[in-house]
Amino acid sequence: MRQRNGSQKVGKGKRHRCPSWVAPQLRWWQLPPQTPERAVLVGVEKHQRQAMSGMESLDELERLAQSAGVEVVGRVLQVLARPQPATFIGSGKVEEVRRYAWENQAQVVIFDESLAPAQQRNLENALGLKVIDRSQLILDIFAQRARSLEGKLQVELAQLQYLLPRLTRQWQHLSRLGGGVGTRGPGETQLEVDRRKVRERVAVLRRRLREVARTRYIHRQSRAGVPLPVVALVGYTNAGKSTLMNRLTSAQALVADQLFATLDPMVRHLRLPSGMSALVVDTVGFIHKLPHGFIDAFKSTLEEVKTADLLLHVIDASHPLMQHQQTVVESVLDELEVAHKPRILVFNKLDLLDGPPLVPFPSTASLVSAHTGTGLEQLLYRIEAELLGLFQQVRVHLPLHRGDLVARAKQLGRVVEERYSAESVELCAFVPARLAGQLRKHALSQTFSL
Ligand SMILES: Nc1nc2c(ncn2[C@@H]2O[C@H](COP(=O)(O)OP(=O)(O)OP(=O)(O)O)[C@@H](O)[C@H]2O)c(=O)[nH]1
Ligand SMILES: [Mg+2]
Repeated sequence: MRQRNGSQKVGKGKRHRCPSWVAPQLRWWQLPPQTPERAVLVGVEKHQRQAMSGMESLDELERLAQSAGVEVVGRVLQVLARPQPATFIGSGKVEEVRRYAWENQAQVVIFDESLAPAQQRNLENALGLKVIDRSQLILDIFAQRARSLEGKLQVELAQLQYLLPRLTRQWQHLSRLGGGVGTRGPGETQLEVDRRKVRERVAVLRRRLREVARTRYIHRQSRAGVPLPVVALVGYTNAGKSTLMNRLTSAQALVADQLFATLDPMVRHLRLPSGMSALVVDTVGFIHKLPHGFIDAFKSTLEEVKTADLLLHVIDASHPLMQHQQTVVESVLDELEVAHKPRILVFNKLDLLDGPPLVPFPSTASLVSAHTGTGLEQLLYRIEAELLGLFQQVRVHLPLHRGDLVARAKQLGRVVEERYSAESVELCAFVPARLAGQLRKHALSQTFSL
């Protein structure tokens, strides 16, 4: 086996070693910046046909690794009927990975599959390197991205959910759970705590998250002044949700060609063609093989999706796995119990399509390019039509002093007719069901609805 950091190697990404006579004078902040961690990816190709091949899944894992700031130096794929209990992949393959990783000065091996704690430990012993799995990589990205208090709490909760089943068996593996890539978050601090303490922390996090979510909700309501209809952007990570949000609302959401650029939900005001108002929520994207416990941990963020009146499912029409990504999102929406909500399929990135799509778009879909603006005007009309479809039509005669109700109808819905007489105002409008009830309640006796 070749020596790592041996004097004969001057490879890309090699860690700097200070000469012994310099080291004592240097402090960590004086050292040259660390090169990105180097990783070898390991995936499996199952015998039965999958919606995503092992190689395609590795492509995505590589994007995830890059999004986490890791440099991928190679990948190894094994065709495997079923995982080996001890090391997931076969022993010959482990040796191949070990040799490849050491020859390429990798510091970490990332598995595309979920590893049991014992498998992870055995692999680390056999490879002599840090080993993490896809879920841990995703959680590391989340930990790097979390900015808001809510985001940080959710990431910590997700990390603890990942940790908890790993606490049930052996204790010694705990010593490595802190080590993902660019690790932050609770992994490092959980090394010494026992299961009871983790559970206690989980309970505290859940409580704090409930409080934060409540405050956020109150802020949102008070900012809006009135309960505006909510449109939530959902979709696979990198589909273009934030770009679309920016185009529709002049928001300043972070857009980046990396996975999980958005972690915290962002809410913005949307003005529809007829002057009607709504709120748009941009939120965390979904992915194939989401970490176990993700939905539970991100409950308060995903609450935005649950309370939305309308979902815009944004799909990257230029992605070769567009259909699979769509299915993944559908199944997460199922799990969130929001599959019944009215939804518009928005096929985005049309500008990247050279010819007709591999699979024809459904006739009811909206075709857009958030980049060039194509189709956005039609999308706005479509959003308005869908929201109006959720509304009730009322025709009421209101007392003249109830100008507040007229103003409300204008703000929350669409007023078709507004006629004043000496003693009343006749209003015909499309409004949300709750407001329709209020209008009827305060109407004069000659009220009738269509
Ligand atoms: N060519 C082209 N690129 C687009 C379009 N929409 C988005 N993009 C690019 O796609 C990448 C991802 O866009 P985002 O808006 O960050 O995607 P997202 O769905 O919010 O991603 P996450 O927050 O990571 O879930 C960025 O590089 C965008 O510039 C489009 O219509 N055309
Ligand atoms: Mg985003």
